[in-house]
Order: sequence, then C-alpha cells, then structure tokens
Amino acid sequence: MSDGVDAAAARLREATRVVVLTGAGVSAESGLATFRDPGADPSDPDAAYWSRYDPMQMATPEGFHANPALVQRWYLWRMSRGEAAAPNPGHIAIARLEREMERRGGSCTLLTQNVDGLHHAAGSRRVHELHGSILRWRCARCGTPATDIEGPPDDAPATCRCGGALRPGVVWFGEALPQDVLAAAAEALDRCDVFLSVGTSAVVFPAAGFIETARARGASTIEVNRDPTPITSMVDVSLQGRSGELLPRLMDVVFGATD
Ligand code: BV8
Repeated sequence: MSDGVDAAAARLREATRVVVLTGAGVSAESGLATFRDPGADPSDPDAAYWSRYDPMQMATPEGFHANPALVQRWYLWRMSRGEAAAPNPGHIAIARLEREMERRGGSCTLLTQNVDGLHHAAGSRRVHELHGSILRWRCARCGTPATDIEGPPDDAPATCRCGGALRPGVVWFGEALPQDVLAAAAEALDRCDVFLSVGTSAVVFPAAGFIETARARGASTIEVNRDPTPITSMVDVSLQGRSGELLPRLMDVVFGATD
C-alpha cells in the first residue's frame, strides 16, 4: 500500500524552488516536547507544553512582565533540554534536501517555528527562524544581548546591568515576527513550486497561513505530520507518520539511497 511517499517524491523530483515549514513535531524526534497534543498526560514532565503550562503566562509579554523569574526558569530549562538534544534523521533529511536542491541549481528555503537551533546543528543553512531562538537572550528593557544567564535564585529574575529583566530571543503571542524574516518568507513563498509542511499543528499565524500563499502561487503542497491538522485536507499529498522515519525515506526515493 502506497503511503504517499511516491506521490510526494514525484513532486519533489520536479521541484526547482522548495519551501519547508517545520514545527515542534520535527524536534519531537529528538526527545523535545511539542506544544499541542490532544492525548497529552499533564502529569508527564515531557508532555506537550500547553497541556502543562498556560501559554498566556509563559509565552506572552504580559505573562513575562507579571512573573519574569518564572518565565526565565521555564525557558532556561527548555534551553538546557535543547542543548542536550541532538538533530534527528528528520532534521538531517531536511538539510540533505537543501544540499541536493542546490546541487541541481534549485533552492530549498527552511522556515522553522522551532527555536531550538537543531536545524542549524543538522547542517541546514538557508534557515529563517520565524519565532526567534531560545539560544539568544537579551535585556527586555535596553535590548543588550545577554549570555551565560544564571538561573534566577528563588523569585528574583536575572537582570541586566540596567536593571531590566533578561528575556529569551523568541517571539511571544502578540509580538510581531522579525520583519526581515517575514520578508524572506514572503519572497521564498512567492517563488516556490513545492511547499512542504512538517511537524506543525498549523494553528499559529502567520506561519499557518503560508500554505495559502504557496497554493495561490500554484505550488504543490505536501504535509508530513503524525496527526491530521487543519491543512491536511488542503494539501496535494499527506504523509501521516513520524517525520524522523518518513523524511529520510522520502529523500532516498527522490535523490537515491545514502549508504
Ligand atoms: C503576530 C513562543 C502580530 C516561542 C509561540 C492571524 C495573523 C497574525 C496573528 C494572528 C492571527 N490570528 C491569531 C493571531 C495571533 C497569534 C496566533 O496565531 N494565535 C493562534 C494560537 C490562534 N499569533 C501571534 O501572536 C504571532 N504574532 O502575528 O503578531 C503583530 C503584528 C504587529 C505588531 C504586533 C503583533 C506570534 C506567534 C508566535 C507565538 N509563539 N511560542 C516558543 O516558546 O517556542 S507559540 C508556539 O506554537 C511555538 O512558537 C510553536 O512554534 C508554535 C507552533 O506550534 P507547532 O510547532 O506547530 O507545535 P505543536 O505542538 O502545536 O504541533 C506539533 C505537531 O507535530 C502536531 O500536529 C503533531 O501531530 C506533530 N507531531 C508530533 N510528533 C511528531 C509529529 N509530526 C511528525 N513526527 C513526529 N514525531
């Protein structure tokens, strides 16, 4: 029974300019939690984040200003988990796609919602971090970059010399995505002939709207995801399963098996 890999491969074989959109499901294969999982068990420390934490408290400017030490601790804990994680075969397959596309004179632009840096660690170079990076911190008041953040003692937040609290370089709800990243995404979507969505629940905007832009340009659309999402019924090819298994297989069918 074909699971769609051949149909997806046929589209990628013809592609000249690919856009890949990734979400937390790609990093789930490296042992990192996702955000939304209807079957999550909130008592499991590795369960989807929003089954255990309130996104309005942990991922908004208002939540940060209400309790900066709590939000700092959460992001420092996530950063340590990310730094201990390794890229998985799904990350590596996406990096291979970029190399193979460039080898044939085309391009592959990766738009990731992930903030863990694992795509760069896997070798992807043409990467735009839509929601910023958990690895880059700055002062919330003066904007001075901060490194070697000491976890806050008790409820006193880690602060900058100016007295401002330190924050992760991620995009929270209600914050604008970086203009340069949005411009790069728009340019890539404007020219793409294949749009590949991997490991995202496709509910957070503006990223969740990118597929509409790609379709409006006539691009073929492919989704690789463990569960159905709001875009599953829209895509040309839907591969349901684990990205760490499906992506390497897909790249082998398109570009030949690696030894
Ligand atoms: C903004 C912080 C404007 C970073 C996060 C329309 C247009 C614009 C905005 C909006 C709009 N409608 C609503 C909004 C507001 C809001 C929004 O989208 N709300 C939603 C919830 C309705 N958007 C915003 O606020 C954005 N800002 O547009 O600002 C503006 C303009 C000018 C001036 C001021 C403001 C900001 C959005 C960024 C929010 N930041 N977190 C962090 O902590 O990491 S949200 C959070 O969700 C993360 O960023 C994450 O990246 C993002 C998306 O989640 P996913 O990556 O998809 O992860 P999820 O767990 O949901 O899904 C994982 C999937 O993987 C699942 O489907 C699962 O089945 C699958 N999976 C699991 N395991 C595997 C797998 N698949 C394959 N293999 C596996 N092994």
